[in-house]
Amino acid sequence: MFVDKVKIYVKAGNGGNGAVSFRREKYIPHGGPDGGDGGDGGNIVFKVNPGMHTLMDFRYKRKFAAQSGENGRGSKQTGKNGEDVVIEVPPGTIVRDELTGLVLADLRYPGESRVLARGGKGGKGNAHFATSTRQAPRFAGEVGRGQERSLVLELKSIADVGLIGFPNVGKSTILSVLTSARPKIAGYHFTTLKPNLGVVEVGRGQSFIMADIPGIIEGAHQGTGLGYDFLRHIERTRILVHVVDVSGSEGRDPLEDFHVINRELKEYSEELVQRPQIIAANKSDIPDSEANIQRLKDALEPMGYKVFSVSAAQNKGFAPLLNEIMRLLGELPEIPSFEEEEVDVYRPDEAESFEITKEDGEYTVSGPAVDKLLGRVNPDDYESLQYFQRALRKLGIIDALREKGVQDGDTVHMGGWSFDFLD
Ligand SMILES: Nc1nc2c(ncn2[C@@H]2O[C@H](COP(=O)(O)OP(=O)(O)OP(=O)(O)O)[C@@H](O)[C@H]2O)c(=O)[nH]1
Ligand SMILES: [Mg+2]
Repeated sequence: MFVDKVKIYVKAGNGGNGAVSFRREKYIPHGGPDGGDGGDGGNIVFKVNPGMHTLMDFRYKRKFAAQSGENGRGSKQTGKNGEDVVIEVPPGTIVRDELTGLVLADLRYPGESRVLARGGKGGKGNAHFATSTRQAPRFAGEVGRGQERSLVLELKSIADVGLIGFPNVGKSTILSVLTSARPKIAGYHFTTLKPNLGVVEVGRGQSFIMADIPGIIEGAHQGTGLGYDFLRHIERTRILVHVVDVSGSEGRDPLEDFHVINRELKEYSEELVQRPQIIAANKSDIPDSEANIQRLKDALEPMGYKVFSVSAAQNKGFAPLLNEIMRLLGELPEIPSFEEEEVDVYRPDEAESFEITKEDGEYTVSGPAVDKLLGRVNPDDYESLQYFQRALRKLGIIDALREKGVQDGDTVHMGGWSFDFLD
């Protein structure tokens, strides 16, 4: 099965905890704080591997998590950073944030890479918190959480020219005579089930990439045939070569076919139907196709289309078609790329959410912000509690409690602790 759209989940590593530690030396009873910093969490990095052509591998592995940073240790030893996880994708992969639908990355070129979930910063060890009035800090700094998010990966192959048309008109045969690609060719509908790419060498070092996609039929936009999902592969081409069968061998009218396909294209995208189209009138080797070729020319040339009579079976008539393609490619702008909409991917607020509930006059605060905070506070230590209170204020928890109507003396529960509220 050809996989060209998948949803995956990524989680960057959390920062390691800063250490709470004091120097121990002979004859010195109270050494100064020497807790080292935690290491940073590993990032989730995407990288283009030109050897990949589908998103198939992601059918089996959809979750990726990077290592956390190591905890800091005594003697001011910093923990090691977590290792990055590198996710390889084929060229032409677009990564969207599932939540917002925004394009985070358009990965096109071999070796191109992007960090799409950033690891959390390691916590500072207690060595950082000593001041002249606080010589023995019994707490460590805040630990950053690794970013986590659901991503949608979409493969939109990048080709200069896309071959479109009804099934069985000879699209794959054309790709096979013009390039070294060897797509399956057969005399029935929907032989091609996945897009194929090939390089057309035009001589003097000039070349372009051509893509062949499964046949489109009437009603494709409602899912008839193979549907029109495959059109995303030619969305980023610069020219469409519209292949029609002029032999009338299937009892269809090539001119009618031409209009049907364009109606389907339009259903998919107003923009795609505007793309320059060149008509390849194929199977011209079959007797009595002359009349159909003339009809196509009479109807379409006044509309601005160029019609080329070709035979893929006999490899005839392609030189003028290729010349026209080269001429157009020289004039047309580069393949449109997706604008990446989010440059800074780190959203600390995601990790700092909390919720307040009230029951029987008592308040409960819960959520990642609370878990994170309580994880590094020592309830038996006065300074640590002061730090805790400042953090509650900074996170907006005090204000939120007030908004909910909390009064001095009310009971507040937080991650297994209970205390009386006193502002
Ligand atoms: N006589 C003749 N037959 C052709 C020509 N081009 C293709 N064919 C035949 O037409 C049939 C369909 O060719 P394909 O290249 O598989 O057609 P396709 O458009 O890729 O079809 P799908 O993948 O099903 O959409 C095959 O039997 C080919 O041999 C041609 O120029 N002349
Ligand atoms: Mg085909």
